[in-house]
Amino acid sequence: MSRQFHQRRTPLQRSLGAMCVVAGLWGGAAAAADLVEPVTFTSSYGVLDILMVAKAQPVPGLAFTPPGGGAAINPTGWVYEICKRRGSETSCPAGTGTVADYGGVRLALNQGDTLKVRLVNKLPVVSAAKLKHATEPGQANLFLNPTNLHTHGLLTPARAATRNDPTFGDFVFVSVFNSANGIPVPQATHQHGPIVMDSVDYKIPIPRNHPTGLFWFHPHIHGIALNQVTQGMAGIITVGKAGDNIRGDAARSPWPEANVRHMMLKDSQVLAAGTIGFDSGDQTVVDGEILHQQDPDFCTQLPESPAEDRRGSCPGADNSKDEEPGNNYTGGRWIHTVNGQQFPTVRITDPDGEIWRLTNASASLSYDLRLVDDTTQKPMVMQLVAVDGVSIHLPQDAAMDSVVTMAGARFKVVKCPPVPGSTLRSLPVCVSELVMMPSSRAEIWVTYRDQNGRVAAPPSGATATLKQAGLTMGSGDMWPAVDLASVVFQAGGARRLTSYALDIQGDAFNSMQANGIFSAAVPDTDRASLRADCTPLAPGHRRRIFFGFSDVAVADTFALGYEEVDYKGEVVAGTQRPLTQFDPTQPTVCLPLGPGQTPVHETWELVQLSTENHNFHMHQARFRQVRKSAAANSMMAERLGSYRGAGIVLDNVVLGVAEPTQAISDQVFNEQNGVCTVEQWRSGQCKSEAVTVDIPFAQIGEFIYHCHILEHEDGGMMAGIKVVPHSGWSGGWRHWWYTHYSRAD
Ligand SMILES: [Cu+2]
Repeated sequence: MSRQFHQRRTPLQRSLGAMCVVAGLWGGAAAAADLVEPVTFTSSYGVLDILMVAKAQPVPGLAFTPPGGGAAINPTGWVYEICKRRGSETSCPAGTGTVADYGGVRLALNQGDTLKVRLVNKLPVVSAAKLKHATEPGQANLFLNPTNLHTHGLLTPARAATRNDPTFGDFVFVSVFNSANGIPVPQATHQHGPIVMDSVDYKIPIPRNHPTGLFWFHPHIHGIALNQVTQGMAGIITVGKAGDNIRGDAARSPWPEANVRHMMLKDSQVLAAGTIGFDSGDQTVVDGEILHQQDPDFCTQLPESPAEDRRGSCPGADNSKDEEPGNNYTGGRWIHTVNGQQFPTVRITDPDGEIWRLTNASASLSYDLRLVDDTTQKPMVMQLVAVDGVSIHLPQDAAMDSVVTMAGARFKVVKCPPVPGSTLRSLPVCVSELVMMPSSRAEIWVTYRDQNGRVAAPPSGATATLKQAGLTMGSGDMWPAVDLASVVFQAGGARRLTSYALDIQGDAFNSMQANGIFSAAVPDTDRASLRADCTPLAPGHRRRIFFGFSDVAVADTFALGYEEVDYKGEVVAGTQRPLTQFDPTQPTVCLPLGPGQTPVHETWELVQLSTENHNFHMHQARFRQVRKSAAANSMMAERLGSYRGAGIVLDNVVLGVAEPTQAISDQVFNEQNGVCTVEQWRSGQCKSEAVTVDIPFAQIGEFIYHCHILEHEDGGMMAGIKVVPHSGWSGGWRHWWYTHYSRAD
């Protein structure tokens, strides 16, 4: 939500992407159920073939007793019912092979596998009054509740169905409608692509050189993605094994799978019966209804009193008497779960600790996570293993400020305690705080450590609390503080690891090598149906993307702008596209692969015009944050000393906030809803340093880039991109240039 901009805020902590962190005040462990791993569906003989039925059903894990007692409130959410597919059925049989957890499942794949999914839509109709975008161009069918599937972070083609192959790849423009809800009406503009009734089949290949890692799936229908995710529709995908890149200690190499935990963070805002008021047009709700448009003001950011229980949830607030009146959520609760459980207990029983694989599967909420020692009340030190699913790779001589930049300023990086007798080949990265915007993943090694951060045997009764400390997104949303899980260190026996840090030699490096996915020829381009009708970005040029509003005078007109910049930094005439809300029929960017169908590296500048944070995400790609001075289109834009590794490859990155100068009056800036215009940025009236990324494009198809705060994405902060096969010699001099120079660095 972009709140009315009232005052200039002081520049916020740079190290955390200009987000402001608040501290939680309560704590302590309480008896709760042990955290359960998500149910896993594993591929066999190279295939995982599943049926996924999207449907409404009660979610016992979100139930709670209203304040003052009375009958429990039992929410109904939307979940994926999943089972292995046997034939052409469209529903899963009752029994143990079928899972329909709000907490989500894990699809366990390996490199070279194919994920086959039949997605069936059995979702209910949604009253148009509860949808924010039902009256926008092309959105008249939204109330029918169409859905689809996106495999976030997988490097796989964004392929549409053809006459010869009716299955789709990871293609977000297809919509599957539930015919029981009615028949969609053709749209005159902004038509979203193919319409399929009742079920759609996906065939998603995992390339043989795909990085090992942690990915996830969720629906991606523009205008209703937020609703479907916050109602519960998401799960995780793993490729390979978490320990594939943890080496260097013979005692525990490879890292045992039993010491790996998957933790999916999901939240829903559950309402108690009544009229919730202003923001929602005096909407009347029933007990257990989940709020469709997540409201960051559902709870106060911090508890009103120290006695307020925020273990796994926070109480609904009454915002009806505020200066700008909001909804009254009294009696409701905002439930924050781990794998669908409210404040579970995590028991660490192995003296060598565990790898935690965290996914922020929230629609719009950003986390600031800390593991706080219950005795000292200090955040514990953890070792960073992977970012956005892919293991990091840092040489011993990597500079700490480079590490912070490369990680997208998402972590509070602290000095790792010295490792006695170290024979590590990599630089261990220690963190005490993790900022996770929607869709981001982080993997950490958690083991008991003393006050100085040194690995130690836990004293009897040692506990900690995994806390969401609360986070303010510049002038935008204020996410509440909530305790997520209790951690009990019960390790008995002696350590087997001989080292006090893990040696991470990650796929962030391997993916950039000659046979890696960002260098080797892209397979199957000859079979692509896409016409190769676009030209490559000229040598030395960059693309610049603006994040702001299509009309700053109108609140929440979330949009992206575009221009091409030449090697001198000047705008290339004719390339500019004003800030525009998403139109699926008008892709902004088109580029061909390189000669020999090889990946193409481009440099993109991401320019923030808003005073609230955004989170850039590119489908079918990963990218590295590079220095602004980096040579455009260079393979290794940032050098770390003599080292040419990739360091950290992200699939989403935090954009800091724009800062208006005194040249713009408060009144004018309020009228602009706290968002700068491109002209104000160009003239220096608004300060905003671009985030520069090097993006290797290694997948063909039609896909998108967008802000992963789904409120903003549904609101229009998204654009289309097309990557097509290289068309041989027709590129002329450009082809010659690419062949001779583009890899010269
Ligand atoms: Cu955003």
